Amino acid sequence: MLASLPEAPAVGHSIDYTIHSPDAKNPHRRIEVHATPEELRRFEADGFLVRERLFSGEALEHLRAALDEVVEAEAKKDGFAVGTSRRFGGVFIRQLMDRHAAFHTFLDCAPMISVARAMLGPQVWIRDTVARVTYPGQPNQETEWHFHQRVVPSPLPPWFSFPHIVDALVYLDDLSDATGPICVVPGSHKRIESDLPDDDFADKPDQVALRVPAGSVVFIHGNLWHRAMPTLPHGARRRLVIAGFAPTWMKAPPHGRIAEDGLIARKIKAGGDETRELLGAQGYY
Ligand SMILES: O=C(O)CCC(=O)C(=O)O
Ligand SMILES: [Fe+2]
Repeated sequence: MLASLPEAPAVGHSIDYTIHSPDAKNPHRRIEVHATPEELRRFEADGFLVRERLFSGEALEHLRAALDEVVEAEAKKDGFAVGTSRRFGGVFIRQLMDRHAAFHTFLDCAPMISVARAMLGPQVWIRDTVARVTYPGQPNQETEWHFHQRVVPSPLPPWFSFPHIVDALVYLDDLSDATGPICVVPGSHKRIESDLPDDDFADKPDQVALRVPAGSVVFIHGNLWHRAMPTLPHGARRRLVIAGFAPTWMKAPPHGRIAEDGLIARKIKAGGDETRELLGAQGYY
């Protein structure tokens, strides 16, 4: 839906990929990357890249309204509660693209997809779309330090497939000291031999707190050490949607299964090759 596409910033450069498979659908692919080579180099080294106000106006309102609808529908179900565990406080709702078609806008979002393809390769999928909503006045509306793919062994075998993923954190509200910045440790996605314990909320000497305006996207490597600072009692509701990009051959997380005949299944059925690939239905062998 065109009205929900974000305004595209200037395209940085293009990458011509060839997929070396006689069976590949569309083996020659030109990616017009919405980032400069220098930005990608910094993203690789630091593990994060900030795009302020990628969504604005109607596009932002559309996502906000859709998320509010999804949360409202969940709130009517038995057992719904705002999570108050200090480790991961807030409401988490998985597989948003299966719950509301507004989130299918990510399937057309070149400023996000092109960055993921520039970093991960031409064949990526959005394996999950997750909401996290936190509320002022509720306890523990924060997260511990964590990273997302805790599967790296030591010693590192020569043919280990490092779990590179690009999570696009789409903030629908301003991040301030009152709503809760996101803190990241630059370069920590490469600390493969250091463990992060549970229940770690302590400041780290090299942490960077990001405060961004509503509509901004913070791209992170999924193994970047990060934590959400608390939404404080005098803050405001803070809504986040994460679009999780992975290589097409990487599995989906175990939470939030998609429905057999739901929005995603129908989109796969009706979709062309690119849509099917972005939804994980092809392009992994
Ligand atoms: O709320 C945030 O800023 C980050 C949330 C997060 O890290 C997560 O849900 O994995
Ligand atoms: Fe996270």
